[in-house]
Amino acid sequence: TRRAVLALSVGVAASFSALPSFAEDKIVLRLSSPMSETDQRAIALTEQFGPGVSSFATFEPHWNATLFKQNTELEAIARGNLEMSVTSAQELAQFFPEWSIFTAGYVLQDADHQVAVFNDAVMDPFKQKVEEELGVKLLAPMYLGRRHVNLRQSRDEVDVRTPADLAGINLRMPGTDAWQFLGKALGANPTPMAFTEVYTALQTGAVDGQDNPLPTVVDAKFYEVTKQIALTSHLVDWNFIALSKAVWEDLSPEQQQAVQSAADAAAKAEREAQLKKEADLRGFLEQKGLAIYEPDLDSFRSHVQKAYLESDFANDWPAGVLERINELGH
Ligand code: KDO
Repeated sequence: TRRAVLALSVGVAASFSALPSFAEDKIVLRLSSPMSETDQRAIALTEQFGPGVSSFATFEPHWNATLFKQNTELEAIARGNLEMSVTSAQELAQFFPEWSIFTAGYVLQDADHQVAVFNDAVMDPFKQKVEEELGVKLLAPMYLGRRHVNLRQSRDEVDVRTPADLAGINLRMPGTDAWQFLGKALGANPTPMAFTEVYTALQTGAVDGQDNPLPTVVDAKFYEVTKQIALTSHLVDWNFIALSKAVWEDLSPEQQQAVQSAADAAAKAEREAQLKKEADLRGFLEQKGLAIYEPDLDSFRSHVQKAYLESDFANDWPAGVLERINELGH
């Protein structure tokens, strides 16, 4: 079964890499993520979160999925094998189908909208269920950015105006159902693959493209192995700083407050830095020779929104939530 397979892979990864640390008497907060150490989220966690909890905890990040594979972290936290991760709505939707509302294309509008939704009462039952049933506390939302379609083909070969232009394009999407659906809704042929494998897959032509925000395209050097970016903005993507609920409950109220403040500070610093990067990087990527252009956004938006509303996903969205999310936008 899937659980048994996961248990095996989690067990193996943990026994090789997760050496317990007994240094001083501090709690060790190990975080595992596929992001690199130069990702703005990693920088903010290292510079803001770690120091913010250092009087009682040692923050020990493991980047590039060196401790746990992408998408096995939540299970690891739930089992007590890991303390922290930076998770996504797509990962959470595997356990709680209603979370797919936060994975749907063209719903969240920008970084401020994400913060407003995260802090609104509409999100409380979502977070509460994750705490109670998975044992994971979501501390703060991080801004990943606007995901765009990034292809190996030159614009002469593939000119992306509408979803029909993506027909037959093998688009790497991260490995969960919610991501595959988004790839399909865009008109492409989605292929699941872990983030750490994407560069090589683009280089060898195993896939035609991938979707990520501009800062990720630069950080992961996907520009070296691709020729164009169609600015579809199909998902204003977010992640969540996730902490083991069991670890949280062992903290004193003062320590809990310090953890929450440190997470808030990291998320805020990261959001500002990532927004700036996103605005600045178009020129850099053009200098690297990529064609960067806007497709017919109305055509993408209506195609994607229709796909979601007609899908089974929408049946799991609690009544009124989409309306409330829209109200919180502009
Ligand atoms: C990716 O795999 O494309 C993705 O962007 C998905 C995100 O949810 C997040 O996991 C991210 O990768 C990683 O943090 C690596 O940047």
